[in-house]
Amino acid sequence: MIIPASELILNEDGSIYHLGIKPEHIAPTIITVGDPERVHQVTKYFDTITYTAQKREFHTQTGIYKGKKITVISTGIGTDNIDIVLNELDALVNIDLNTRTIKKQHTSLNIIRIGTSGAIQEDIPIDSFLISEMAIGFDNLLQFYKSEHVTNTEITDRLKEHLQWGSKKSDPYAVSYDKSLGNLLKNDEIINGITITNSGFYGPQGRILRLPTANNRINDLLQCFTFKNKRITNLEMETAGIYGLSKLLGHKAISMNAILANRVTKKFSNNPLETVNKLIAYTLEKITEIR
Ligand code: R1P
Repeated sequence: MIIPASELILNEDGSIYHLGIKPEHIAPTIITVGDPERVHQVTKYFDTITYTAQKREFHTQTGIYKGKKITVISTGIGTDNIDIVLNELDALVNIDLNTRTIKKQHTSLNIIRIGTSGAIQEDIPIDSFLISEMAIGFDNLLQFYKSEHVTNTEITDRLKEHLQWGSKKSDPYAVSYDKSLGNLLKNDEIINGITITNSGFYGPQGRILRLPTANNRINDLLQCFTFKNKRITNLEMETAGIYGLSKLLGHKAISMNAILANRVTKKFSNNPLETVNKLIAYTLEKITEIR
């Protein structure tokens, strides 16, 4: 089947619509970051940078770190952007852009998010690192795809009951990380957790500036929820979308979180840049081992 020009949009130079890059510009191992400025923060460790592009919030650099070819791309904030980034990265490797047909041979990417996040458990220290073993999306993205086969409804059914979810919001969805990437990136000091991905930074994450929230106990309720002896650990805005679309598209994904805030103690990191730097250095070192 030929994918029409309105569905798979290419720029005049043949690059993919939003990212503005071509298949030859990306590596099979891809680091995603939210902030376009954080791309340099990662690639400053590289031995060489072979490619750079910037379109909208999507800043891409590909280069070599200790012999491994890696692409770093900024997604901007939120799973609406993740929908674009994941679908376009996948199209670059799994669709022949010339014939507009799906390639017979599937290519699986390694997708590693290096992001920031806030903890909702008092004992999770600021400046610690956390791997999202599972992410629960409150953001709606996966509900637009046929996705029942990749989601864990046991946990979300329990959570909906616990939160008295109501009918106004779309169903949350839960997706796990890729175990092989988990085994590679875990260590004894890194916390393993369940991450909530939300559709906003303020009200949806229980932050009150001037507007009252629909449920001002949401973080307390999330904090005391347990499922098979596991608890919800942190909040951010991309991981569930990355996990969901990666599973659906046949890619491996993991989300590495630098915990910058603790929402219980109300504290924020004194040196967020340094904490993120350390997480970047750790992650880069580990992913050189990806085969
Ligand atoms: C909010 O400040 C942003 O920071 C977190 C959230 O997921 C959201 O994107 O991640 P990044 O630091 O990777 O952007």
